[in-house]
Amino acid sequence: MDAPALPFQPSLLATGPTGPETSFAAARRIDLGRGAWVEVVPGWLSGADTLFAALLQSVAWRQREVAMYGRMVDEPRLSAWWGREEGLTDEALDRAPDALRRRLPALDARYERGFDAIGLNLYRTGQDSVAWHGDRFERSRPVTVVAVLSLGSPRRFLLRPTGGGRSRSIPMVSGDLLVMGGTCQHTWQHCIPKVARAGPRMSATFRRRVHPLERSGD
Ligand SMILES: O=C(O)CCC(=O)C(=O)O
Repeated sequence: MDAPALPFQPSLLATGPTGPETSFAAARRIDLGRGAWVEVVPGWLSGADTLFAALLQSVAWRQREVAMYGRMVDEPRLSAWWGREEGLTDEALDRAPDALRRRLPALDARYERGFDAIGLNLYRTGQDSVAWHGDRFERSRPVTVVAVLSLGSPRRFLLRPTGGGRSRSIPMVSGDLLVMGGTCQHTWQHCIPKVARAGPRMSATFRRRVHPLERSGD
């Protein structure tokens, strides 16, 4: 798919060269209860808008489909994946954009994880979204860590207890990192809701694949 032509106003704070600067200095961990936590790291990555513009042009964006009410419909966002073994159309992790792959050691060190899969979502307008869900990709493990880097225009990231309850809203701006950990993919759900107006936004997600040996113990 050709690079989407999207209007985007970079912020002065988030332009400039991308990394290697990442900083956990502003990290704030929130205990969600029932073994779940979320860590928010404002300004984790410098030069995030520069990275947004580069990825918008260079990534081979895919329009995936999802089954809904018995028919296939387009997902309300574009996406790309590197390193997930079960998706036949996914590419190997070493083909992921270097600017994202270079973040893995910092994430591994802080969250003691061994992240080996990177995903990208592109929300072109406020009408693009992701519905309430827990990550299936990780749910075969009792505790998981999923890291989400926000790039481009601001959006709200919502979390709510699985089965219902009051939601929490976390505003995300370009360069912010949000990490869901512990039982979060089981006991909480998350979404990016549709909004009347929003500029284009990307999220880069960092996960650990479920390896065949782990599967046998599911
Ligand atoms: O875009 C986001 O911040 C969330 C992405 C997400 O929920 C997912 O990729 O499963």
